[in-house]
Amino acid sequence: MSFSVMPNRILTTEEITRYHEDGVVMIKGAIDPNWVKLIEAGVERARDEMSMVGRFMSRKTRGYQMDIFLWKRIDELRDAIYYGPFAHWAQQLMGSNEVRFFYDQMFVKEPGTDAPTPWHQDLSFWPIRGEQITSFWIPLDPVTRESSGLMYVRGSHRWPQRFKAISPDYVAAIIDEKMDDIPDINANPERYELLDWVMEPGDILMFHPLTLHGSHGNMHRTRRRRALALRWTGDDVVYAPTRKRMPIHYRHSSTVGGGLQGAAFPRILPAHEPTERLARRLPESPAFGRVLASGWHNFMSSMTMKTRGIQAQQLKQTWTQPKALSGDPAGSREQIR
Ligand SMILES: O=C(O)CCC(=O)C(=O)O
Repeated sequence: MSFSVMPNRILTTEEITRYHEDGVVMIKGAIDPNWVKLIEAGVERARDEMSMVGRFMSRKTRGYQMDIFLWKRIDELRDAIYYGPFAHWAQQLMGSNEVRFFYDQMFVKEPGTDAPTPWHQDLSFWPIRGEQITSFWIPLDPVTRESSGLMYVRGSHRWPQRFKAISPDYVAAIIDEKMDDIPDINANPERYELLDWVMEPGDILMFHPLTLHGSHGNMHRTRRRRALALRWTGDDVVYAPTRKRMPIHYRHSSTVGGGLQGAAFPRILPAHEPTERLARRLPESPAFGRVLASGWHNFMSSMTMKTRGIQAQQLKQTWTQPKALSGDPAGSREQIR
């Protein structure tokens, strides 16, 4: 039996077509305010109780906080994932019978935090393969391009390239030198069709894991920019870890080339797997040995990059403050967009 509540409304055929054609769709006012409040409470708690991995990934810029697998220790987020409406939308978009939860991730940029999210494709650093994968991005504050609303390159999920994974702090361990270099999109914006939206809490972005996306820092002087991403997988997804993919620090029973399985990737639809749900009754910490091993691997990867003469600097992208805000009092753009 499924305990995941039915959404207020299912996605229309047009919205599903837009998702498949553009690689992203924004659904206005989709999330009931109660779920938004629960997620907000969860993200606030996650900010106060950052994991070791999160602290490491957020260490370089003041005002920036990113963390993953929050639901393993934050009950509000576990409940939103297990019992919220999200898995039903993922099922529709992926055209999948089974829906598993892959992981969650928070992105917080306090007012004035100059921390762009570089353009990237998610799938190029995930330890999974398949077509039936989707991500949701849920803002908890109003966002515009200037306050770090996400931007997408329309249709880029259909491009043949697989780009080097550039994370906000240029984590060396996931940069696969065999992959293509990401073009400097902001330096040549006329070559790309960029999509972005003015969003409010309650709105949601749904996007394909190969669609190029990124965001500016938060140029707003007073408004925070907090967001939660939820990642979902379907029937055709297999576990495909390599040395250059994001490590999984939690227990699971997936085997290479087989489907995702076990408590790290719980089945939500068509029905919960009772043993997976029971495994997450109490808060869980990542396996210390695995975290240590990935810290070491990251250190070795950055040393290797250095000895080969590759500087993270070379992979840097042009991210300048959006022109529209220069000289504007912060906040005034929202009225005129
Ligand atoms: O919120 C951001 O700036 C980044 C979000 C993102 O890259 C993602 O959800 O995949």
